[in-house]
Amino acid sequence: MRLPFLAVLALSFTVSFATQPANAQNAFTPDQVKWGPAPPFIPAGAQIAVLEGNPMAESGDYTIFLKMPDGYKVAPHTHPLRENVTVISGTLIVGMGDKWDDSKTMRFPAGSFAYLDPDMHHYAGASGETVIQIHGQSPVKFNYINPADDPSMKK
Ligand SMILES: [Cu+2]
Repeated sequence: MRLPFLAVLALSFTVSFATQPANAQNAFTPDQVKWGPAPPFIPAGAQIAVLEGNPMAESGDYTIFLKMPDGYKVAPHTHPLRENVTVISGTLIVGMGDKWDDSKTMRFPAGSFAYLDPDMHHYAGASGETVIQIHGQSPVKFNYINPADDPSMKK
């Protein structure tokens, strides 16, 4: 009785793994995370790793890591879709509003989580090298409150 059940189980595992796209890695140990330069719409100096999906696609889920150097700052902005943020290491600094104000920031150490909805005007930075995970629905967009803050508009 036992053997046929296990055989069926093994077969169904084989089938479900076979349906994964060959190039889509679904699990990562820290040394397998591939870092690359951050996109032009956030300040230079950060690195991103795409773990799942494509944050630039027109739809679908995505998960990324964002690694920021100490003192990194992203000016006040909003996103068209909810942004879910988990702090992996370091300390994320976040404030709400249209102007950066150190006295209104909160510090989020590793293990913290927050989500930011489209109506939430916010700014963020790093104290010490900081890695955050962001997941949500594509496409990712940064709408800067002050358009002059958009790094992709500079030069
Ligand atoms: Cu944001």
